[in-house]
Amino acid sequence: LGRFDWADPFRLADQLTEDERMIADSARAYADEKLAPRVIDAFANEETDPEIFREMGEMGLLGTTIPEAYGGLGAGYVSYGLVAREVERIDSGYRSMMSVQSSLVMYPIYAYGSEEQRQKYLPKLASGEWIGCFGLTEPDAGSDPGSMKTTAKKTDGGYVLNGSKMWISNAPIADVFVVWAKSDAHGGKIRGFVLEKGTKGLSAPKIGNKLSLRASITGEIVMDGVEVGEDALLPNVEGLKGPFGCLNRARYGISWGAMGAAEFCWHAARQYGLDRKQFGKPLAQTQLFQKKLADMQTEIALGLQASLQVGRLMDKAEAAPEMISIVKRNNCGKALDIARMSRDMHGGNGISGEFQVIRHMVNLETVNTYEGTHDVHALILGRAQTGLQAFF
Ligand code: TGC
Ligand code: FAD
Repeated sequence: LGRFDWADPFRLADQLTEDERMIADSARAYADEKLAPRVIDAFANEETDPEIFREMGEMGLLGTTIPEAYGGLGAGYVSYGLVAREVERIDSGYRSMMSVQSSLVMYPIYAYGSEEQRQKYLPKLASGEWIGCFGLTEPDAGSDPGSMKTTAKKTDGGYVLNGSKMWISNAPIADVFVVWAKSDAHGGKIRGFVLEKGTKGLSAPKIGNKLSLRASITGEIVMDGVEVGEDALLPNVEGLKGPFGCLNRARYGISWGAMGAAEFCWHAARQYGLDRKQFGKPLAQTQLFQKKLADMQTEIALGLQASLQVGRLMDKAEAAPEMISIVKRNNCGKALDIARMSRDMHGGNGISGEFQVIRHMVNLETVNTYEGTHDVHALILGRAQTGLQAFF
């Protein structure tokens, strides 16, 4: 008979390489030592400490998959996913900061940028000296980014950008802005541009009063006649496949991250059920409580296993975007269910800051929405199996 570890039912740990286990262990140690002590105040006060980027950079947690020559770790996508899981076990906002920097800023500069752009930006983004953000969403273009209004008009020496982006993670503290705009010089096709803080006409006001993801700062990007040189254009990609190529990676990371947040909520519910007695016995000794724990364990075990398989295929460059839609959609949806369930299992204490499950619950509302909502991923999967377009 095989051994059974309730916390790792399918022995995920045994399926990792030595290097992957080491990266996960060091991410976990960092998250426990440096992120966990900060998160309660950061969330309560809606404060983001930019120093976290420097610390993550030092730990090698930024640009995990970017080659070492550019300051990255040169590791694979399974390692990247394991880092996301450990960071999001503490808070989805911290994982957001990490995944925007790695997948949505460093990746496009690496994959679509010139050699000069790679050398200029990647080492400083990898070390956390510079903070990056990614502007795709607009006030009137969320699920449908193809309808964006931001434009880039050709000038003699470069481009002038006009438009605004909405709900942009890291924007108010960003040094480097990867933004997507319709370019008249390229037949109105979507092109990527790298803008720098301090450029005239560029501002990034904070969006305040968020009741979710409060430890991660979010803002707008306002571009009011921002003039840039030809060297700001990402030369090697055109069309929506540019931003989507980045989103594939970030969505995959989120599928692991959401499971980390779910694991926190599951373990918290189990411990609470063991500690709390009602009707003369531990809550964990009731059938309903055990059924809920079994459901949590099952969904998390299946979700992690699915993300591992997608990660293995990504490392072989064989993953299809639809596979990523399955794990992003399902893992976020299940994590949100698990967080809500755990909140309920804590009774009145479930709404208290002492147990922190409600923080994960409200964070996961955002995680279920950004990078393609739960329903948008259903439409992607519906289209892939019927051949019928149901977006419009
Ligand atoms: P569609 O006709 O499907 O495709 C247009 C072009 O894009 C290509 N493409 C992809 N390429 C690579 N990977 C993918 N996943 C791709 N999906 C599409 C496609 O091949 C086509 O290329 P081409 O060469 O033929 O032009 O486009 P559509 O306009 O019908 O798209 C519909 C839909 C719903 C699939 C898409 O727009 C969508 O996914 N919407 C969701 C938007 C979204 O995810 N936004 C995310 C914003 S960033 C963010 O939330 C960051 S939060 C991060 C954090 O804080 O952690
Ligand atoms: P909408 O697209 O207006 O959707 C509203 C509802 O309608 C949803 O339930 C959706 O599923 C549904 N819906 C939409 N279309 C259809 C359809 N065809 N059929 C059926 N139902 C549909 N964006 C960035 O570019 N960069 C970032 O860094 C970033 N960070 C974010 C951080 C936070 C905290 C948040 C909240 C968002 C962030 N986003 C970012 C934006 C995010 O990607 C969008 O919010 C998301 O894509 C949804 O767009 P929307 O909010 O405009 O909703």
